Amino acid sequence: DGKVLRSAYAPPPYTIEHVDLDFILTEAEAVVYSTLRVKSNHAAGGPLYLDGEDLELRSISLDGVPLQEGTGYTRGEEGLTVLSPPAKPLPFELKIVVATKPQDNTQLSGLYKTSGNYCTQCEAVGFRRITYFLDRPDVMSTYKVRVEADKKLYPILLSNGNEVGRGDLPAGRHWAAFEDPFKKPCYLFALVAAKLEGIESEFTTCSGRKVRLYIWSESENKDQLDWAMQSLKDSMAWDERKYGREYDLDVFHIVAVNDFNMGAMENKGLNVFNTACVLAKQSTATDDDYERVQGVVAHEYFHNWTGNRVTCRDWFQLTLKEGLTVYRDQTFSADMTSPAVQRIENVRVMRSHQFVEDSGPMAHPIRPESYLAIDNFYTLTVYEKGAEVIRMYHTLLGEEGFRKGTDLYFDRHDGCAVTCDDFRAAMADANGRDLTQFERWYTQAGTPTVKAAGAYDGATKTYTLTLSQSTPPTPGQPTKLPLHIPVRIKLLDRKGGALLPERILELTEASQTFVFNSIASEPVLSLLRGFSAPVKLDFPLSDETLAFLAAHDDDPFNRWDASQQLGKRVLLALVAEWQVADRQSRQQLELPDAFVATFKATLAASLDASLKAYSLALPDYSVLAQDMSPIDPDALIAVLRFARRSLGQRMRKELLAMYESLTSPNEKFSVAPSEVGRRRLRNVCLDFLAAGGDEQSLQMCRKHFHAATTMTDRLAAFKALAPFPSEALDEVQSIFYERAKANNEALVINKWFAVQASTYSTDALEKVKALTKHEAFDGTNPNRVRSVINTFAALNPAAFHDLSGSGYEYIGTQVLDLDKRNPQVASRLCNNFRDWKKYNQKRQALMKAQLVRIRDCKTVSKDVFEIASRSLE
Ligand code: B3K
Ligand code: ZN
Repeated sequence: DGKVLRSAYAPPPYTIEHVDLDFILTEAEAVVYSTLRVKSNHAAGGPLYLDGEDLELRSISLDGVPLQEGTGYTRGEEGLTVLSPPAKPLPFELKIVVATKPQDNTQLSGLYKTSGNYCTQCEAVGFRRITYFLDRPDVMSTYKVRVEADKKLYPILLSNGNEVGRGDLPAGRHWAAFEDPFKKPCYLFALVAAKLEGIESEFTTCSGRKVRLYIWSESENKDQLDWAMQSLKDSMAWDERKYGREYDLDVFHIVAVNDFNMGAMENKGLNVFNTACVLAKQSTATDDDYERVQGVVAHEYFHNWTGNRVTCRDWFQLTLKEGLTVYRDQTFSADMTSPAVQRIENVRVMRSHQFVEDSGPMAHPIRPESYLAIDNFYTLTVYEKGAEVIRMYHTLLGEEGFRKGTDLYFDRHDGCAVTCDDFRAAMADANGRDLTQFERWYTQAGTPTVKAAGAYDGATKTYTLTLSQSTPPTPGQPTKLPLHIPVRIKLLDRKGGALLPERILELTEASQTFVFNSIASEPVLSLLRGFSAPVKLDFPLSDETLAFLAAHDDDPFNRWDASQQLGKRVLLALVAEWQVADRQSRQQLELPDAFVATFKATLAASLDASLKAYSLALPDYSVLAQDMSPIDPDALIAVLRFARRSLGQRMRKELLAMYESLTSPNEKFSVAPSEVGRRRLRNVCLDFLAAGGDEQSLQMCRKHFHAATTMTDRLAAFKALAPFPSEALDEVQSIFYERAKANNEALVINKWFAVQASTYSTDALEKVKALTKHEAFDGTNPNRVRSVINTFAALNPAAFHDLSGSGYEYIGTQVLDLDKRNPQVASRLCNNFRDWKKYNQKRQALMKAQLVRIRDCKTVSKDVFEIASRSLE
């Protein structure tokens, strides 16, 4: 049935030692001449199967002799079999000529056109859409590439590695040739033929080699590349300092393209980026965008060692490179900005999104066991939980031990395609540690719960802590074994001082008791500091203790966490009240005074501005929904809106004062953490004030918008106004668009779409439909589609889940429609139906009907089929 199993792995029968590619690009087609030096991995030989998809085969020959269909080779839907390659130990040469139509490649996998330019995306299985090949990561080859194209239309020609030749040809054409000396799997192949402009710089590596750095984009975006360049240099220096990893080619290119399925791609020496992850300037990018650009540039750069030099044996090992590289980019960003703020942001993603994935029908271990379409497994689990697993090695082994482990990993496996077990073995061997049980993090899906119970005995001055763990069943995994969980704790006295210094407990059994002696007085437990493991806690604390921790825990993450737990408790209680109340008593809901007082105390506390902003922010919809069964979108949205409004009204004076104190006109733009924090906190204040809904606040937003010198502030004003139909909103919304249109700023227009698509109103769906008819809408551009359609489905829950089923019907139709053009984008959209069982009967039936409709569509892609069918299981 097309299912690929991890257990079915077998080494490839043949290896391709060297690849020679010649691309002849014309407006009609791309012709690819490929010469493969192939070697049998066992003496016997046997048929050689090559993957190939949507290719027009022009010719194939073996050691100079043309092969005939039927006798020399056979063809199937997904590839070609060379029937009897020579059974000898020496390599043989396969020459294959194919043609493709990049201009019709709407899947954006393989060689395709974007804004008139050629580019490629080969991970995971796109190279087979360029030529016939053993398209699997454990086949590693050296590459020589020649590209030929019209010189005027495509002045810039690029491929992996170093340029080794270039010249002009008749009829206005030109060519360039490249050599990549490092063996690589074909998923890291890249080619660009384009009209682009760039910026150039240089980096001197720790051993004194000079590397030329280039970042390319369409000419109108050239003024938005400096931040990415700075981020690249910072990443290169950081990887040398932190991991001893030096860059290995003479040149490194980043190319920004408009049409891209994901964020970016780490092709060897030639990273291709979604413009959304590389462009940044003050007037178009928010502080969050700056942070994302920095993180993604670093992420792709770090892949040069964790992914490219050492790659994955098979796609089940994806977290080997992704979990590790996300961990590396997270710690890089922490070093560049603020570790505490970074940690909060990372954990927010885990809790709001990964925990949800891990508790639904698509739950899978970070190393999955099977797939139909591997592109469906570029998930939060593989990436973010994968990074948490890497972080736990660090927590268990310490900074030095972790470094010893990565050193050994690179020593042992440079140039190889390896497994997660190889990584774990390197960590264990370098430290003389037994990490056998740790493997369960790779085999078990689901979020474990750690339950804690502490007791203090004043007579003996001992504190006894019992920790127990359990992991709920997930599809295909009814029972779970205990995991090896590092639990970072500290015992605090009533002033926040230490009764027991921070330490790491290793929870390995279902239940374990730890006893601490000489504890002078009854302590407050600071548990799971820094979120030392990707688990949920079952540790009920009184409101007073939470308020104490929110004010006094010296772990900034835990302080924030306490504020969120308090908020969650209050909001969920209100949700319960709202659900049983009639229309009139709903008007009389009230926020508990204690909660308002805590909010006020946080606002007044002396605390880093970003941390304060995150502590003031209410827990989000997704976090609250996880504690509700069935999820009631109407109640959640109503209560969140009510709570924000009440805080805006009751804290008006304090919020205004804080807002004013953070206003510093004529400041020079900077993304230093202090400035980012200032804007973040000021905009949180603005948002609460606007939520109050009075005319004065709306005018304040309008003023904020007009005075803004950054996209951060402009967008914040627009978002704050968005729920309130008003003249101020009309004005801001139209200026926002006109300005972006005049400046041709596609990414800003995406923001404009997204704010509207995520805003609830009774006619939200009609508005979204109208947006797809807007002059700037483009159903072939993934960023634009996501900004309208995915945003509606994922970030406008009250409208998407409307009881009429109209939101579901609409998204179901969009999934099927998109699927015809781009299965990868469609399958992400289909995920919005995944958690249908968490809703009430009526919604379940409606969502299920859409899933059935999608699954049973005769022309559905395997990407979308996999999501729909697994969701229904
Ligand atoms: N490795 C790429 C992902 C490509 C996914 C294709 N479906 C991005 C990254 O993680 O760096
Ligand atoms: Zn990656």
